[in-house]
Amino acid sequence: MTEVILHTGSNLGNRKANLSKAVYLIHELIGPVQKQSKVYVTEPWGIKEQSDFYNQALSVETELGPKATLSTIHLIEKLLGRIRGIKWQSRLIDIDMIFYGDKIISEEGLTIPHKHLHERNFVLVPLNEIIADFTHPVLNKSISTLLDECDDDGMVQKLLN
Ligand code: PH2
Ligand code: MG
Ligand code: MG
Repeated sequence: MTEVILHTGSNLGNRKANLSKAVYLIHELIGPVQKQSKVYVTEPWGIKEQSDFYNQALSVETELGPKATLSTIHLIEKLLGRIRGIKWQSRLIDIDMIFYGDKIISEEGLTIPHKHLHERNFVLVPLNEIIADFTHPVLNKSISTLLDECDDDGMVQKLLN
């Protein structure tokens, strides 16, 4: 069993429902979801002229290896209607693998830990809610330290239900 950390995002359609469906399918197809952050409303990073994202971080126990996890993520994105197109454009669902245990992987199409996580509040804030003390295996700093040191000032707010 490995703890895999996923980060989900949606900025098209019913964003809350898209994230909930992703949690359900991740639970069924990757493994039991152990921790879920709150859902955050976040300003788009990269291409600015698009709707705000809803983002969430998940901790999942899995028996799948990293590659099988990635292909299952792609399957779930497809099941939820994602059409892959331009980088950073609006999407119904995006599921990113942030950590796979403390493994370091650098292969075509699969870089773990996620390359840019430490530069982005919309990733660090939800992660900090569920794994604040986890040490980034490349940067050797905890998530809470990375968040303190991150100078991204993009808006990240808890969704009020
Ligand atoms: N995902 C991106 C690009 N920009 N911005 C926010 N706020 N949230 C995201 O999940 C996001 C983004 C590429 O996957
Ligand atoms: Mg992404
Ligand atoms: Mg992605």
